[in-house]
Amino acid sequence: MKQFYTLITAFLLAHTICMAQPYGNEWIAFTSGQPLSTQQYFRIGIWQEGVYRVSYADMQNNGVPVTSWFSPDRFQIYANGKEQFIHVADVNADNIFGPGDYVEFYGKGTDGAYDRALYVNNEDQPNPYFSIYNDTASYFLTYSPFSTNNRRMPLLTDNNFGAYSPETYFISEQVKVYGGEYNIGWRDYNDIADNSFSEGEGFFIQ
Ligand SMILES: [Ca+2]
Repeated sequence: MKQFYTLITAFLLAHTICMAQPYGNEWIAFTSGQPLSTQQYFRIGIWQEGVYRVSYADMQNNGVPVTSWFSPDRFQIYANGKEQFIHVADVNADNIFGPGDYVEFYGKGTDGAYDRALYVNNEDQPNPYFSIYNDTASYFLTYSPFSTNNRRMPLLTDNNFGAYSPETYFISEQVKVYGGEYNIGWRDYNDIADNSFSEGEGFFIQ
């Protein structure tokens, strides 16, 4: 009987641990009790850092149902599981997302953050700035049926720069990322590579 209780305890513990594991898709608004979301997410591939504008026409031309996505407050963009701060321009201020209106956001491509966990020793990752698999990050545009209180960039209209005292210096960091060649990491005496991600494996050569 003791063994039985031990088994039950072990099972419950394993179940609890499994339940506690995040899947990484918690940011998706799933319909309660359903495997799919009824909310639509449109993927925007970003590989270069910059500020991006997606217009009403862009959305319309790419199958986004903008005629039913009429409330500017409900637009959202997610990246890496987090809602991004965006600017939704309602150009004619009619509180309807229509022709001429647009969404702007800051985006950048991938880096090596997700690859780090692949290495036997995480600190062996040679290039944290360059992904092994993909240079294109996914930004997801969506329209929330639940929330009008979404993340927005604060708009600043202050241009009275003469009122500010200049700083005496600033610190700037510049990173030159090399990703021209792939180094396969450790090899044995037959020149065969270790099949796990080992020290020095990755893109980092010019
Ligand atoms: Ca409008």
